[in-house]
Amino acid sequence: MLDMKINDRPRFPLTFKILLALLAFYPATRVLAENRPNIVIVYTDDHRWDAVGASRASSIQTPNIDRLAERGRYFPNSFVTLSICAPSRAALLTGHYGSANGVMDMESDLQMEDDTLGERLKEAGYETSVFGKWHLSSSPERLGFSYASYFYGLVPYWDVEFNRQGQTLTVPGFVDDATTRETALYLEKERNKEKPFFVFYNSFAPHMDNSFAWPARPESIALYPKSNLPLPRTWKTGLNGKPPYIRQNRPHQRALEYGYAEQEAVLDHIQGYYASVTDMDRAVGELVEVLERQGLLEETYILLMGDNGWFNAEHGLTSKVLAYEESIRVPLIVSGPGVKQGVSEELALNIDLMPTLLELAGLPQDPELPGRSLAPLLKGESVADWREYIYYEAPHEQHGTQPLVAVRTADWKYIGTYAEETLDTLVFEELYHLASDREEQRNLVGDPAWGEQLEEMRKLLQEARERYTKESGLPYSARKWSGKNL
Ligand SMILES: [Ca+2]
Repeated sequence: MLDMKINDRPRFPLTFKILLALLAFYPATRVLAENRPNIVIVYTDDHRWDAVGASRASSIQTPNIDRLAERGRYFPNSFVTLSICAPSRAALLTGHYGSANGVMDMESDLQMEDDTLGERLKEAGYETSVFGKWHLSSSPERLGFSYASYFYGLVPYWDVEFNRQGQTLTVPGFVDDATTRETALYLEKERNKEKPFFVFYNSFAPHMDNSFAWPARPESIALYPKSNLPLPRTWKTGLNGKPPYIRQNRPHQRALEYGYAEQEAVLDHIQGYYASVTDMDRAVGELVEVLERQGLLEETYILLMGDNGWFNAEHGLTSKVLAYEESIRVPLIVSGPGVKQGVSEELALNIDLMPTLLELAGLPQDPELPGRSLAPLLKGESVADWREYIYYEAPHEQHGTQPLVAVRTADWKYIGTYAEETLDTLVFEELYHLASDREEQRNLVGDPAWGEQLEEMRKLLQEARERYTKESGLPYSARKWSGKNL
């Protein structure tokens, strides 16, 4: 007995110490995780910058998205690093350019599966989930999402088949309403309410449906009588000064197949596109209502951004990928705790969302990330050394484009088109003074008055290429577009 007592004595303090350490550790991590703000990213599909009411740049009606802008911060000068579905999603979820993460076209596999936004937030105690459109070869689970209800790629607008946690089911109704209902089911019933959540909500509209049309609700179409819709000013003349191949290739030829030689076909498409945006806006409004009903709205960051833009016959073009404004510029609106209502004119990128969310979630910044945290801008602060230009890369031939890269400052844009995907042989240059030529109608290359500016922009492009692509170790390789998808 005595021996045992003696032997037991030193054990108590040790056990007690371990217990204390455990008590100190467990509640701390729990509190930290519980204190992290909830996060919802709404990634809208083929949603160009001027297709939100908040832009005041078109007659489009998006009352719900506008309300997010009214209670949050609107970034009118926001861009994607590559304007097409899969690469845009890969850039968002890794925080890296395609030349670093491996996805520069619709077929390539992501090289950074273990280092995604989903993985990082999951490690920090978040419950991670994805809803709606998915367009990467990696499964949601591989990218750190522990709950998923999604469909892959191109689908119809109505009665879409979802994969909910491995089970296939048809969710009736309009596709984005279905995505909202799936998200609501998760938020209200399925999630672990002890944990903060990261919801990655992906709309499908206003992407064209799988029959290359916009079958929006009749009441939404009725909001946009064709007699009230303006034709793009660059509809007939916009290919002047552009690389000659564009006229012969899909960006223009597909537009002709859609009937864009006649104004009726152009107006049909603009009407369908606008109506689809309005239908998507309604689904986003319902998502916000779900958060409100749950009492979660005030403690949740909502980041709404377009995955890429879309040409509605500007420059006689359709689709995306090319570096003109309608394609690369997208809406970005952020609301949530501490976000100061207003507008930030700074140049923002989709790769900024990763560092922004790390900061908002109270996680350490990653110096390897090429993007910038928008967090100070969200508080209404100005940042003295904010980026002065954005770099855009589309080195793989896609949807009939040739390899191209671009730099855009607040006032200027320079685009280089290349003979091959290694970007060695420059074959065409474009320089636009956006401040006086927002529609990119006058290519100033060859105008001696702008020779110095051209030289400056060439240097900027060189700097950007060295900074953003050479470090990655992934050369611009020769991968070809297989013709799949839109
Ligand atoms: Ca897209």
